[in-house]
Amino acid sequence: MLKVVVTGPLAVGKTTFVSTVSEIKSRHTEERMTQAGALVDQLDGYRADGEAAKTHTTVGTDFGRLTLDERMVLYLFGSPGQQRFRVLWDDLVRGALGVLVLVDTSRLEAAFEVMDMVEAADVPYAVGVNRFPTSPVHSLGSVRAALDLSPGTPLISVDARDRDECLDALIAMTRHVLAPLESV
Ligand SMILES: Nc1nc2c(ncn2[C@@H]2O[C@H](COP(=O)(O)OP(=O)(O)OP(=O)(O)O)[C@@H](O)[C@H]2O)c(=O)[nH]1
Ligand SMILES: [Mg+2]
Repeated sequence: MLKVVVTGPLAVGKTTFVSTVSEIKSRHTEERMTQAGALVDQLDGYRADGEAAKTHTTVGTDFGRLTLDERMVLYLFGSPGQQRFRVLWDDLVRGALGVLVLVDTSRLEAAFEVMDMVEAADVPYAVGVNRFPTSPVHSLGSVRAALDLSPGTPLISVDARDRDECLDALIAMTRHVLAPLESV
């Protein structure tokens, strides 16, 4: 079993990503976002209303499975995005082969804290940049600089609703994880 964690700040498309790529019916622990959560969940105008309103959020984990080839079956765990669920992080990342961090260019600063946690976990990772209609378009180079990624860290543009793009992101991540192992 190859465990992969999909993480990132609130509402970047983690749950969407896991359900898009999973070959089994993915499992989710979504709860309706309520007014009671408004004070702690930092949506700050973040698709909180309007047509693309965000009504649900992940409170546990998303789970899906993806067979890349007969030797490589990925078990995907999507993390919650809200800061108050950070207590789950250590358990979630334990034993992970790699991490895919999703970021949204309209709130890159929200990714810093997540990047710190990922770095601290000492698990190899790749970064996927999601495109939302309202997000400013930044070149991958400027995102790399803003997130201070090392040159070897894969950085891929990905639409979490597009299966091929999600597969490309996961393949880039697994290649990055496996490359050092293959050279020994
Ligand atoms: N345009 C666009 N919309 C997306 C993309 N990924 C997700 N969405 C939409 O963004 C909204 C939030 O997606 P979720 O998958 O719930 O995000 P999440 O990261 O799991 O959210 P939390 O669990 O609350 O942190 C949904 O309405 C998705 O349809 C993307 O790549 N592009
Ligand atoms: Mg989610």
